[in-house]
Amino acid sequence: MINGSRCIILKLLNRKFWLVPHSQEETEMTKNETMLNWVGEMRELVQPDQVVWIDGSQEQLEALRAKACNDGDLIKLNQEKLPGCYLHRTALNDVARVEARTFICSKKEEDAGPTNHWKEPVETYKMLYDIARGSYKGKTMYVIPYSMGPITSPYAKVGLEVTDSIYVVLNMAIMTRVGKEVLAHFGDTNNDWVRGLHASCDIDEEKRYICHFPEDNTIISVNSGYGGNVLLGKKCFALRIASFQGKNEQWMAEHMLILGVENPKGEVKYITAAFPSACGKTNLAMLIPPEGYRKKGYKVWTVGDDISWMRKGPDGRLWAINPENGFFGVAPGTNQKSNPNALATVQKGTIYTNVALNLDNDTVWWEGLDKNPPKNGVDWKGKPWDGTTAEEKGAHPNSRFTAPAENCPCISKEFSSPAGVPISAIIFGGRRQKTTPLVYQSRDWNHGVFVGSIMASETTAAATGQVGVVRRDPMAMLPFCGYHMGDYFAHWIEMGEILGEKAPKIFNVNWFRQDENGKFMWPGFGDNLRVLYWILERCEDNVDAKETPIGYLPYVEDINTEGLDIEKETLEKILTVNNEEWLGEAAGIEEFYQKFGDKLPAELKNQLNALKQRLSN
Ligand code: OXD
Ligand code: MN
Repeated sequence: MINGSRCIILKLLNRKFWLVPHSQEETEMTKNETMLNWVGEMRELVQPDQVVWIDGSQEQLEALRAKACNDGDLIKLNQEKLPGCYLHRTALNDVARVEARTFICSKKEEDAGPTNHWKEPVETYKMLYDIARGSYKGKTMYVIPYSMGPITSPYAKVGLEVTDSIYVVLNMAIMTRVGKEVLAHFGDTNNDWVRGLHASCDIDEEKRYICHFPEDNTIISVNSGYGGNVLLGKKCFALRIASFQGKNEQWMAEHMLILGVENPKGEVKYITAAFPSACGKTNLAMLIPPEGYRKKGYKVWTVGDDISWMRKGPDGRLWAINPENGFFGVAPGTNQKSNPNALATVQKGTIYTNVALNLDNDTVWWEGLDKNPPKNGVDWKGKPWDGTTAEEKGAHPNSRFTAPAENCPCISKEFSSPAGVPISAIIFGGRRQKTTPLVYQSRDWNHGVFVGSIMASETTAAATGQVGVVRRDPMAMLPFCGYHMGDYFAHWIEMGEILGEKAPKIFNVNWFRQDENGKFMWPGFGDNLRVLYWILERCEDNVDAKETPIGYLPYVEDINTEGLDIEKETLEKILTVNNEEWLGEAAGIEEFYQKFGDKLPAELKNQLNALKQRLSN
């Protein structure tokens, strides 16, 4: 049976309704007709010289690495110092996600909402197919079957990505579980999978489009080779498409890290946390406890650093899996102090993108790694570079590492658990010089949803030229929510009803308070565990808190400062609520909320009014 939208798609593809014959190689991978037919359609569209299915074997991946080196797409690094590591450089015009060219193509514009760019789906399919048509001529079409989440997890979801880029194949093989096993587990009759077409074309920024069709489980990305735009399992599927699926299926796809804190008795409690970019999500996920805690036996375990899929488990609690299998982290600033675990993770089996190359020993370097930039180097643009004299940067500020999660010294033993991990606390956070205290707890779930919806971060001079501009980024999902954000807020409220008493507690943190001289007042990094500890104590009802208009704050003496060089007065300052400042904040929230019109849930409107009331009393 061919349904309405498939009929339109087949017409756009200029296809009659008979099917492209399937090759033996294909049918050995899967007998799933919905997959085989779609791959056939894509093959007819992009017209490759040959089709290769990624089976997940090391032999196949190794052959592809060799081919990529031969073609000049990868540079093999020093295999003694960095075994299995490679360097890739993107086109100069293609170094980051492009939000202005990222679209949600729902049938109704209203369903994309005011925070997304929208395009009409039928016209957009036609435009994208016209761009992609014949673009694989002379090339190979790689078909990547992948699972988001452990293959046997009932929470996992499957996708096929078709690409003409070996770089994409090799990155997907790190970031997701790929190959035959995925298809064998998925079965031959299931149609619940996400279609993803990537066509490099000419990397033409004028014709670059990252389009999502949530109602069709389809993603099409053309004219880019940059990870966030082309590793379709990540932001495109695991956040934009999955957030829409989650709304319809009563689960949540969130831009959150997942970590476990183990106490000296060996009990592990899990936390998820959402932060906008440049707020240290990967660092928090891989935190090393301060010495005093380490000596007592506290440990932190990483489950994920970017994305969390969560749903009500059989015991009624909220359970989370990390749908990814690797880390696609920002390299600059990663060093022995900021994140020793990340540094250890990227020593093998890693693909580096747009970092500097040291020609003396075939290793890599980026700003903030150490004080020894290469003298005889090549910068991210591929130009000779003497890091000891050059003004220009060696690595692009958004240069990345793609590294297997299993390399991480603190990877959780539950990382591949099909059931995931039970979540005790959800944390929101941003970068705020003032106003927002170090930590506070929401009054209840709906108030927590309000706290997430007003999340904001201040821009830095380096990023925008203007310091201290507050940007609202609800739940850190602004660029990643695949549908109307007002409906997304409503879905959060609905999840609270579904979870009831067993819902995790919701908190907000701010590691970035500054004094009058612009000096950070809280040490951050490993010492953030002191705050996580208070959060977990609150979840267990083991510690009291003071009620303020914005929520519950710690008493100063309840934040453990043993071994920490911080004045009591400073701690007091960052644990104080200034009503005047918060009234200003409330005005900013009110203005932001207007965007959502009638779609703003009444619960959030009420939360804002109640906050204003409490602040004025
Ligand atoms: C991001 C990322 O941009 O994780 O959030 O790459
Ligand atoms: Mn992210």
